[in-house]
Amino acid sequence: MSNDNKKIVLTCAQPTGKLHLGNYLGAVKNWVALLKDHECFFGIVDMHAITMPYVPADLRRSTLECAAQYIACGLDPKDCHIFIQSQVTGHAELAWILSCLTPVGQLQRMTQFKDKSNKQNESISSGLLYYPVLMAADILLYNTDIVPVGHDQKQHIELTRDLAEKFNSHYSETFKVPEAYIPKVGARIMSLQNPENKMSKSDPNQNGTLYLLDDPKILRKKIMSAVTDSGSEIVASEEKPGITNLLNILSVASNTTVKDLEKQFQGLGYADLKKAVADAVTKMFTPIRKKYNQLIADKNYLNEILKNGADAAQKKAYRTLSKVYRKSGYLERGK
Ligand code: ATP
Ligand code: LTN
Repeated sequence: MSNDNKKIVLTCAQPTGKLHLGNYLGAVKNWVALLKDHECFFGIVDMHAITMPYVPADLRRSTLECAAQYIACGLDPKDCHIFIQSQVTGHAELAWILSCLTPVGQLQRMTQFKDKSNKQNESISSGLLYYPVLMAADILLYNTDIVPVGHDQKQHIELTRDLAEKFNSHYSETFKVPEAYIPKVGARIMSLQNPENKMSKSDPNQNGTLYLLDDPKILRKKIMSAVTDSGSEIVASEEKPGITNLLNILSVASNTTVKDLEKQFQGLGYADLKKAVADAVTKMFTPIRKKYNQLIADKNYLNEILKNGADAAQKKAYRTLSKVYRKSGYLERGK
């Protein structure tokens, strides 16, 4: 199928550093599965990253590291356009036009804004409030059909749909109204140290989080010291959140159902399960880590991928933006 007939998928991630098992199984693996049958854009949104306090040198480094990690996870640049948001003209411009259609009250009611602004007691930037409008621009700029996101982003996609419809009715039919694609059984990976909470990079106990770039010895150590439950039977159940989490991880990592694993581990102990999880996770992460190390050592190649990605994104972005400018009543440039 040529790209012209394929549906457009776009998703973006903030360059927030190291990816963990939860990000990989809950998000990136699902995106990779879409590459074949869609035209895919994947943006690293460094403009969103400055809505919270940050250090420029860290942002510069983590943007490149983040790109390398996503590519290493299987976002093959041959099959998708990987770009850095600030390298494509149009995101901020479209966001401005959309902001003029967005009531401030709607932004003040967004859950993520309320959560993040509550955590930050110093002055909150208007960029943080405006964040969902920039996100809507990221999506609408590419005439996106499908936006794969986690459940937490659902409200932002609703706003995007509202804005697309508003623009279309206010001016004339311009934007496709995109659909959120939220995996139904999105593996929810829990912390190894506190299986009641999701695995997260902001968890104060980092022994519960498995990073793609962790050394295999560290991975094994973290897994072998995972918190387990009372009893000794290896079954998935609500009373056994620790064992259930380990079984879920092993199930996705080894492509085996939890039911089959329960049978396989009948009569064996918790240590046997942990060992199997450690083997499967290190096996899954080893090629990713190798690929990452190659990519990050070859900055020229990495920059070339990102330049190609930005070029492809820019073509689409210009097309949409000039249409939007025309409809908004702006005079054509140079006339
Ligand atoms: P934080 O550590 O600050 O909570 P995070 O590690 O959860 O952040 P995000 O950037 O919020 O990472 O999430 C990126 C993607 O990974 C989202 O699509 C989210 O749904 C998914 N994700 C994050 N953590 C998990 C998890 N434990 N299990 C499954 N999916 C996850
Ligand atoms: N807000 C999202 C990141 C994001 C995004 C987007 C996702 C910014 N722009 C466009 C999908 C489409 C987050 O924090 N995960």
